[in-house]
Amino acid sequence: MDEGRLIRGMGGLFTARTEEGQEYVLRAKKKFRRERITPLVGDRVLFTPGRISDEHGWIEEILPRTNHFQRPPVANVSLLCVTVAPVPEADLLLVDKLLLFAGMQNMSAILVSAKSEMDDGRTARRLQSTYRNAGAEVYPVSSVSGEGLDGLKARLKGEYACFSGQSGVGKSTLLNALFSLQAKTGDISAKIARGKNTTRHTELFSIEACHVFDTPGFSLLDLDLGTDPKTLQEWYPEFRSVGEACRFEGCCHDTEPGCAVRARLEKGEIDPGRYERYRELLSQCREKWKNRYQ
Ligand SMILES: Nc1nc2c(ncn2[C@@H]2O[C@H](COP(=O)(O)OP(=O)(O)O)[C@@H](O)[C@H]2O)c(=O)[nH]1
Ligand SMILES: [Mg+2]
Ligand SMILES: [Zn+2]
Repeated sequence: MDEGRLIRGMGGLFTARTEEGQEYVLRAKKKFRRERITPLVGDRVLFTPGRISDEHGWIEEILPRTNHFQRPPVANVSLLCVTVAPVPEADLLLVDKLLLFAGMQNMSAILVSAKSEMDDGRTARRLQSTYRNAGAEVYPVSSVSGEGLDGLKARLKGEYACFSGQSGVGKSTLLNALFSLQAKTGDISAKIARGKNTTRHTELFSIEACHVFDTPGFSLLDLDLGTDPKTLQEWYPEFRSVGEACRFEGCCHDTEPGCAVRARLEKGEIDPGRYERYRELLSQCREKWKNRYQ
C-alpha cells in the first residue's frame, strides 16, 4: 500500500499526492460509508493505486487526524491564519473566537493584518498591542505594496494552513500575491486564480513547502463554543498568571471576589477589550452549556 495526502475531492473521486509528488485518483472503499466516515481534503491515507487499465485506485485507510471540520470539509489543519484588514473594519470578537477555536481544535494561529498600505500599518499595530500577550503573532501584509509577503511565506513553510476571516479582507488576493508570482508554470497560478463565477471545490495546494487549503468561502463562522465555561479561560494565555492566584479555585475571572486576572486588568497588564470580549463569550458559552442536553 502507498501513503499519500488527499489534495482534492469531487463527486466521490479523490486525488492523493505522495511525498514524491505523484498523484493518484482514488475512491473510498465501501467500509468508510458503513462507518459513516467521509475522506476529507487534507487526510493522510493509505491506498492501493489503480492498475493501468483502471480508472482509479482505492483508499484503504484514513490515518489519524489532528482535527477535522465540516464547513469547510478539511482535515489536519495545522495553522489558522486569522485575517483582518482596515476595510472591512476588524471584528475583534470574531478574531477572539477564531483564536479560541484554533486552540480548541489543536491548531496554531497567527494574525494576518492585510491591506497594510491602506493605513500605514495602523491596524497591525493595534492588533499587536491587543494580542501581544495572547500568543498570536501579527503579520502585516499588503498584496498591493508587497509588504510582509516574504515573512508570511516563511512562516507558512511546513504548515497546512487555512486562511479565515470576514469576507472582503483580502484573503483570495493575498493567496495570489503570495504564490502565483513565483509560480514557474501557469498551471499553479491558474489553479489559484479565481474566475469570479466558477464553482470551486476545496483543494490543498503545495508550493515551496507551504501547504494551503484553498476553499470557497472558508470563514469558520459556525464556531462551536459548546465547551464547559470553566475551561474557556484556558485559551487565553494572558490570563495565566505566574504571580498571585485567584481567591477561589475554578475562578472564571468574571465577577468573583479576589480575582487575580481582574487585578492585573486594573494594573493594565491585560488588554481591556480582550477582557470585555472574554466576558461576552463566557456568557454565551454559559448559555450554551446550560442548554447542552436539550
Ligand atoms: N488596498 C488594498 N486592497 C486590497 C488588498 N488586497 C485585497 N484588496 C481588495 O480587497 C477586496 C477584497 O479582496 P478579496 O481578496 O476578494 O477578499 P476575500 O473576500 O477575503 O477573499 C478586493 O477589492 C481587493 O482588490 C491590499 O493589499 N490592499
Ligand atoms: Mg475570497
Ligand atoms: Zn479569577
